[in-house]
This record gives sequence, structure tokens and C-alpha cells, in this order.
Amino acid sequence: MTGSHRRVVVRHRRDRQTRRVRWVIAAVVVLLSMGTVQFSTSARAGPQTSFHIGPLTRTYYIAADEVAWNYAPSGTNIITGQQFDATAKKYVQAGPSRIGSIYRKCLYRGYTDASFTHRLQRPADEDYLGFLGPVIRAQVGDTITVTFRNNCSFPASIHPHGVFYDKKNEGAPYNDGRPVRDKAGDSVATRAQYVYTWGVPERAGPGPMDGSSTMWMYHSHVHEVPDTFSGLMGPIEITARGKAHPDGRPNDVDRELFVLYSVMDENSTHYLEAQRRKLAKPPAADDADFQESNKMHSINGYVYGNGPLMTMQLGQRVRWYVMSMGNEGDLHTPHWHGNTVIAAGMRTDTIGLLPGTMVITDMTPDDPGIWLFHCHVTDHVLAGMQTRYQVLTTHQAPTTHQPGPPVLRRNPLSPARTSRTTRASSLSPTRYRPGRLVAQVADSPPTGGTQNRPAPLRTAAAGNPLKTVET
Ligand SMILES: [Cu+2]
Repeated sequence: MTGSHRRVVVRHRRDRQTRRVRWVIAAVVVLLSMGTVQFSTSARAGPQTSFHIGPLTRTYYIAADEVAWNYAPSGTNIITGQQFDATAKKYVQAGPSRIGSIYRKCLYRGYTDASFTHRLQRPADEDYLGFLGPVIRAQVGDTITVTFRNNCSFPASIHPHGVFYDKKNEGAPYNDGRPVRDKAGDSVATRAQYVYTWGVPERAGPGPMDGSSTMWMYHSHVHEVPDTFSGLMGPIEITARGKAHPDGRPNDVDRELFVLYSVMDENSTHYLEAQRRKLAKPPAADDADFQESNKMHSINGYVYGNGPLMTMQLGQRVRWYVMSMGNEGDLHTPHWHGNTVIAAGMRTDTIGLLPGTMVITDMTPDDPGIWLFHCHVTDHVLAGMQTRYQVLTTHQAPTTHQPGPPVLRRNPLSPARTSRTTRASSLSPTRYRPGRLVAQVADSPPTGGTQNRPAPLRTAAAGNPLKTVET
């Protein structure tokens, strides 16, 4: 090797060393700056979020279980406080050629661990969730894992909206050029288990116009139509970074309610045909009246107010997460009586929902009592898409709704009630004092009375206990 060659080799070695040193310095700078960002995020959080929860892996165990689901367990129309009328009976009354209100369904249910031997007990204040799957909660920055077990008789999956997933964790089979070995999560066979892992980046969390949390849904997507009509649906809630309680709920909200408006088309489930054939006098599968009788206009899987009463306290910061699923008939307009909400920064008491959409609203209830919460589409009203919520004053215990509200036994046109109704409705805007009105309403729920115009809902509704509430 000549002298000049040696000098070149030495210079090359020096260059390599310099480059290595530069890389190390760059890496150290990047790591340090990441640390600073991390630190400043926690420092900015302030006292309210001093328990800032770092990125967590939130683990859920969810099975798809077959159950017999009753859309009307009380056997009465809780909204009118009366027996089912002819219109309602079309949907809820069983007979030789009618299924009635109990259908075979496949539902997501929470378990304590991967052995799937112990079901997670749903807290009493989440009973209203009805046939929805457990609420999956996370904070931006977290990772969600769901161990899914399919106990149903058909292949099922969990397809999440909004969160970050790769192709193995999408839960939806379609032609995407992947090899078969990558499709395990797309379709989980009966009695099989699969672990889904989803990221929760910023784009899965609240946007600039959102509050502290946002909503997504999850549902089975092997055969999306019969899977979802069979019942496999649930909510996901993602809270902004630094704004979550340890369990993932937003720390600036006191009460959360998740609600699904859906005309559950039982004709399109995995189970209908078997149920039809078991009837004493099975109608033809394409019998139009039979098919209509199987369209359950439900809220969280209940019709005519049969779900557990949704409750909240006066003045609480209440967040409603409302979603819809279904077909072209699932154009819903959920409407709250008694209180107003903020949706997308605007004040309203009615929102619009299309199939597969989710809307979040915030309510600070100032008007106690039991209030109607129903779809405003007229034929949906008649078919039972109505429920109620209760705003409690702090000392009140929640009202149980079964076997039926007290108004069932009252004459709605009694003179005493007439005078009370007249008094309440004669309050002029300037005299309106929420506190006073509350006392009257809480004392004795307003019922019927001279305010009753011809009932808009159904002929038997002359004594509809909610008529005066509505005025
Ligand atoms: Cu509707």
C-alpha cells in the first residue's frame, strides 16, 4: 500500500467515526427533546389532571354470546302507562304466526379474563345499555387489546371504528390482497378466540370542535348485515390526552349515556329462519305483515320505554353518545323532552342520525322529572322507538319503572289533575322559576288533563301521561 493510499484509508476511517459520533449526538438530542415534550405535557396538565395517566394498555375480554332477548320485558307500554294497543301488539305480541318480543340474539358481553368463565357485572347505572356491548374506553396515547371469544353459532369479529388498526386487527374480510394467514381477525370461528390490538393516536381522539371525548362504535363485520342485526354492536369512547379518569372517562363529565337508535330488522338476522319454523303456524317467510312484525323499533334493544330508566342528577354535566345502525329506514331524530343539549356547538333538543353515524351532545339538566326521549319520525314513534330519562334532584332515589308508572291506575281526566295541569301551564315566562316548577313536577308527575288535544300518537293515548309534559 503506498503512502497516499494509507492517508486516504485513514481519512475514510475518520469520516466514518465522525459520522457515527454525529448520529449518536443526533439520537441523544432527539431522545432529550422527547423527554422534554413528555415532561412539559405533564407539567401543563395542572392540578386537575395531576394524576396524569401515561399511555396504558387497556385490556378487555369480550365474548359474543347467544341469548334470548326480550324487547319488552315489562309486557306493557311504559310510555303510555297502559297495555299495548293494537299498533304495538303487531310488534310485541307472540302468537301462532308471530314471534312477539323475544328473539334469539348474539350479543357482546364483558368477562373478567381470557378463561371467559366469569361475566363482568354491569354496574346498575349502566343497565340502560341493554343489548349493547360493554363500553370500551381509552385515552389518546393508549393501546386497546380485546380478547374476543365467539360463542355464537356463526363466525363473528370485532371491527372498530376510529382507532388505529392494521390489517390483522380490522375484523372485516374483503379483498385487500392479503395472504390468508393475515386474516385471522377478520372472521373468528365458533368457540375460537382472537386478540385484537388497536392504537389510539390523536386522530382517534377528539377533534378541534369536540369536547373532551369522542365516540366510535364497534361491531361484527364478517357478514355485516346479519351480524349487526343479530345484535353484535357496542360503543367505544376515546378521551383526550390528559383529560381522563383512570378508567378512561373524561374528567369534566359527571354522567355518560350511550344510546343506539335502530330498527332492528329481525328478518335479517342469523336466527330468524329457525325461529320462524318453530312457530305453531309458521307464516310464509316473505309474508309482509310477518316481516313488519319483526322490525323492532328499539332504543338499546327496548321498545315502548321498556329499558331501565336512564338517570342523572340535576345540574350534572351529562354527555350523551348517540348512534344509529341499520338500513334506509334508520333515519332517526332523537328528541329530548324537558332539557336541551349542545351538539356541534349548537343548542338543540333534537338531533339527526343516519345509519352508522354517531353524535355526541352535552346536557346540563335544569329541569327535574321523568322526560320522554324518543325518535321524532312518526311511524317510529308508533312502533315503539321511545324511552324516558329521569333528572333527579340530589336527594331523590331513581324511580323504578316496573311493573308500571303510577299513572296506570289514575283517571287522567280527574278534576284535581286538571287544576294542577292548568296551574303549571299558566306560568308566564317572566314568572318561570325552575325551582318552583320542579317542586310541583316532583310531587306528582303531571298527567292528562284539559291540555289533552286529540292524541297524536295513538287513539288509546287520551291519557298519555306525557301529554302535559310535552306542552
Ligand atoms: Cu327513528
